[in-house]
Amino acid sequence: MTATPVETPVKLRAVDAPDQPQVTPALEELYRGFEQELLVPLWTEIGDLMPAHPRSRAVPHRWKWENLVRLADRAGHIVPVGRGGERRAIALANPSLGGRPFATPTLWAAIQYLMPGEDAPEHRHTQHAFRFVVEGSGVWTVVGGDAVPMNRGDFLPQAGWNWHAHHNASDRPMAWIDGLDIPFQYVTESQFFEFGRDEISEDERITPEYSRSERLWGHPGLRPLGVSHSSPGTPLLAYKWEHTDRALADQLALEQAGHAGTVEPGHAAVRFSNPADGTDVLPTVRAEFHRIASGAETAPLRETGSSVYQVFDGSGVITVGDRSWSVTRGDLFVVPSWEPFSARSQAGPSDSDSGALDLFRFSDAPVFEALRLNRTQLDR
Ligand code: GTQ
Ligand code: FE2
Repeated sequence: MTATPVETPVKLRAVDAPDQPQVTPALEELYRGFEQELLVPLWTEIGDLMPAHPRSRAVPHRWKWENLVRLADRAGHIVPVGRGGERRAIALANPSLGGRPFATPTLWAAIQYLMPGEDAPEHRHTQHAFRFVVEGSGVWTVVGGDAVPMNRGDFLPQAGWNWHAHHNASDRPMAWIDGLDIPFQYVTESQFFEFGRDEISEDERITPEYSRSERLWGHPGLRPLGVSHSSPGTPLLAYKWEHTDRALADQLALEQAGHAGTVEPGHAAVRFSNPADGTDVLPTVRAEFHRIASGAETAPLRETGSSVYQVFDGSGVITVGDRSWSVTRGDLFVVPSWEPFSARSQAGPSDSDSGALDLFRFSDAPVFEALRLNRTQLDR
């Protein structure tokens, strides 16, 4: 389905308000003239167009993972994957964005599901993408002919215009989340898309523990000298959980021992970065991982731009603006622009180990920083 442009007439209402011109027959006539010529004056729109601070069209919302997985599994039995539809991906639709598959005004977030042995066909597009795995294993994503395994906790960025296909080599279904800048490229009208081969080759079905990209770029602080990297986005196609987990554990352990390292007490965080130059992994998408120690709470923070979070482990209470939810493993929620966000770790009965709340986060921050539209404010 493609959206067909609909012509919308201009409708102007003369209103009796202190900041509006006096309602008279002459004003009414002026407004009919504006409508006829498709003109809209600033004085009726300024409050909406130029507010004192961002007022997002999106609202805070939470989706429960168990409901997403249940419906994705049902789709797995009813909806085939193939050329045309391309992916069994089911997107989060922010309740105030008109039923469009947009988690926020700039970000797409979806659960994707592949049944045992299934292939999602090769294609490429200008949209920048990543996968994040909250549970399961067995799917290989093949990016530019490089087969990359996907396991719990792994983060797999894939910059725009790379060929990619997915293959479930296991005998069990697998779910994961995709994040893309689809809404951003939709509003900026910058998208291109091409179909690739219908079948990936047999040698791309081999399933090594490490992709070629990880063998080149996945060694801490070591830049390979034999390869150049000039395409947008990170050359490293997988950020394995063992590294992320250790980085966060070390920050909290150092804090315990009285050293610097955490962003605030009990709150460890890392950004996934490009090993070639230290920048964000994707030109339009930032990805981070946060660990909030048992009993800790983050200070309420406002930021321009929007984020999507997925709970990786633990449980807690999330507050976004005037909304508050209990969350547990796999749950997703969105933080619209300038809504204060805070997270509190609160061990639930089914949580095992440390009682920490582990949050994967992605956002549109690189866009805001590139355009110098980034602003933050502590809310207390
Ligand atoms: O896996 O290639 O959720 O192209 C949306 C668009 C996933 C993908 C999505 C895509 C993909
Ligand atoms: Fe894709």
